[in-house]
Amino acid sequence: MTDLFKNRLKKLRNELGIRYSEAVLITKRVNYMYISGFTGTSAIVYISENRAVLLTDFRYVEQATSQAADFEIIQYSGSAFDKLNQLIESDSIQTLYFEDRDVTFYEYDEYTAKLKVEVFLPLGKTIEKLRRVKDQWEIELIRGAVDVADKVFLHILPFIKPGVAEIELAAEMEHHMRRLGASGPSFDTIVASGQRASMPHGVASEKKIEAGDVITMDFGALYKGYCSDITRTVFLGNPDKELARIYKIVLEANQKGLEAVICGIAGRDVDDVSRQYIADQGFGDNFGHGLGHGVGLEIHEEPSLSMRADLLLEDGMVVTVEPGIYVPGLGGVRIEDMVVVNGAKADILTKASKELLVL
Ligand SMILES: [Mn+2]
Repeated sequence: MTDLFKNRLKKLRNELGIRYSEAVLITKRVNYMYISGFTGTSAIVYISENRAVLLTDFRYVEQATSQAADFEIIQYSGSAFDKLNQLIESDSIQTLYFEDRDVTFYEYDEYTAKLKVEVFLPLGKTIEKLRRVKDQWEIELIRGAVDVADKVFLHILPFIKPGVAEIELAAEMEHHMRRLGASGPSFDTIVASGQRASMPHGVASEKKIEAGDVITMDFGALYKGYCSDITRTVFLGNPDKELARIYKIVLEANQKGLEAVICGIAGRDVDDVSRQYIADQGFGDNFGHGLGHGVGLEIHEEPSLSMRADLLLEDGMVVTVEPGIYVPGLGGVRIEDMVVVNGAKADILTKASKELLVL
């Protein structure tokens, strides 16, 4: 384990070319989790050429000492600026990288007023880039998160009955995730039934499920820090003929997309495979979002599979493939799987059935 974090630290230093008099401050939670292993909600990670320090407050010292074994732990109370300035002075730091994509304008003002360095440089997406390709350890955790989601899907099916509200289904799904070891959902559970299924992100409402409804459930678990993301669409009672036809088209688009996920392809070229198929079936205007996105410590991260995504897929990247067709006034269908890029044939993590299911 400790080799894992030593390696990440080394990669970060190399990526930035950290030299004498330069240091990095990491404040975005998922980024300091990735670099240090510490999962608590309050920390600043300081990395210079020779030191790796995690600053936290009284509440987290014990946890940080055990989780971030490769880091010096420094406790602060109130503000961390005094402790940071001590580090900056003892390392003769002149240039400080900071998380420009995470730090607020207010915090940046404080940094420039209180930290004794001459130059602030944006860290940009340096750590996000390192996080794109998952190592074996991460893939196992993501598998665990997907396994929870697969089990939640099987668990919820018998609860889907006329008169049950979407929010009751969502509550049962999220409760079951926790029973299975998840710390919670990885995003607000989507249960969109009947005509509401035409809203791609229809978060569960008080609407009651009715016979004849199409029901789209898009959900995921946060498991040991990692996210899963899966969508399944089912029918209560005999499906509307048009929706049944749409279901087959979306399923085919999902399968074609999964087959297109190969090492070396650009995200937009994967997107194009499913998008073109849907357009050829006459529903081009009804698929208005990207085909997929990276998943890891965050529910949406790089790489993206969309019309503008030129990043090439690499082995070990984890992405979703989630085509959908949405018809206002009728409903919608989306089918989403998670896969690991693995040479010419992606490793499909999601196991839940995609057969058209009539409850
Ligand atoms: Mn998704």
